[in-house]
Amino acid sequence: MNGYFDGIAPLKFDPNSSELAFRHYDPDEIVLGKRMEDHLRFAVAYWHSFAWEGGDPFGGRTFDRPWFSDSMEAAKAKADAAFQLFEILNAPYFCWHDADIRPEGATFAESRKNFEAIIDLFEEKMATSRTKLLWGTANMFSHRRFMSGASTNPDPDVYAWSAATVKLCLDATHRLGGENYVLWGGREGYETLLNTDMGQELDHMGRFLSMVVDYKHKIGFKGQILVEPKPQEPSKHQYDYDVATVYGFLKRFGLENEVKMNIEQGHAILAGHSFEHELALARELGILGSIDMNRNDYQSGWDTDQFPNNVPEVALAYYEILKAGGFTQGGTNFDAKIRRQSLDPVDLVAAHAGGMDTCARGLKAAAKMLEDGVLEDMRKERYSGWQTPEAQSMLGADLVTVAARVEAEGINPQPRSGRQEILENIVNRYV
Ligand code: XUL
Ligand code: CO
Repeated sequence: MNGYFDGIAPLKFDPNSSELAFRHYDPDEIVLGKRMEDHLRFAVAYWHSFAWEGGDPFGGRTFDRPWFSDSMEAAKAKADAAFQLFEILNAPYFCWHDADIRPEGATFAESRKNFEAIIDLFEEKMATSRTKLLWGTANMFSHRRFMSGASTNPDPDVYAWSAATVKLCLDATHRLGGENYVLWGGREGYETLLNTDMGQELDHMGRFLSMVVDYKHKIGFKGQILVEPKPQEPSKHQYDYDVATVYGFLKRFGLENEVKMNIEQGHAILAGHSFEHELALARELGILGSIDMNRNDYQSGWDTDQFPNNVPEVALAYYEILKAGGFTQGGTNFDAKIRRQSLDPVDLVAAHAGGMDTCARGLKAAAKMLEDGVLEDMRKERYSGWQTPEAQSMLGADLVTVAARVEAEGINPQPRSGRQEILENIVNRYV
């Protein structure tokens, strides 16, 4: 059988190679006592790498993949190509939506049969491949039935359809030994408040997520349930806006110990945050689960999903992840696509190789910053006043007691430098 990537040899770690190779990503290199591969836990995203056709708002398909048709035969050819790429990249993980891997049928039952046949094929391929499933998810945003949302759709039939879809995808994720299950609420939001009952939609979304968590326990799925925040696009406003918003939502429905976050670089930027902000907040709230690694174009203002190549940004992201103790079941999923002019198989391979190298450089820089401890020492020093017994006792005292200290002890605060430029200069030594 001819493979789509024939002629491209499996990539090796070779810092001096003039060929396609990893120059920084050495899976076996030990970083902070752990293999680099086990830190980064890279995953290839099925949708961008195999289902995306190269369209943009002004034009359609530019890619010419042999599996671009709506048949089971094409879906199998796509799976063959996917597993060939996983092997070339030595990828430890991959991720999928139901709609990426199977053709849509005329009925739910037909789609389910198509899906299950591909899951059978995955199971067969995974028996001899080293590539495991990082997460599965349901695409409940592309088909027109989901145009007004999935669990938040005003039509109860769509709520039922969405439940059937998530059940199917969670069952398959469990069967393939997936380590997480992701819910990204692409159209869980609104286009106009004029036709939207926000209170009812939020209640339905909370109920839906609670059902998913209950079902996870019922089938004994040990993976993490992850919500992926994004502020807008495709919906004008999405309910899963950012980490802070989702945390409030989880608290309201009593799910904060059941659900964690899958945080995406580009979504953080769209929400007006930095990636490291979202990661640090999730860590502090105890809900950091996994990441979607990509980068956004800073000019175009939409979700461009490019492969990462900015080492300083990636280093600050992994710094926050390492501070959280690193990934347990989560990983680094390349929710990233090549540009529409990048037509060839080699472009797909090079994009992943470059992304993996960028992450490796970021991880190594982050580990060194943490190991040297200069940043953490300076941070600690900034808060050192809180170590005195007088300061600590204020945290258990009432307002009158704390207020009385000021005049009784002649307190008169003296401002101190925040040392931002010095800290930024220190980061620059590592990246
Ligand atoms: C969309 C996005 C999705 C989720 C999975 O912006 O990031 O691909 O990662 O549905
Ligand atoms: Co994503």
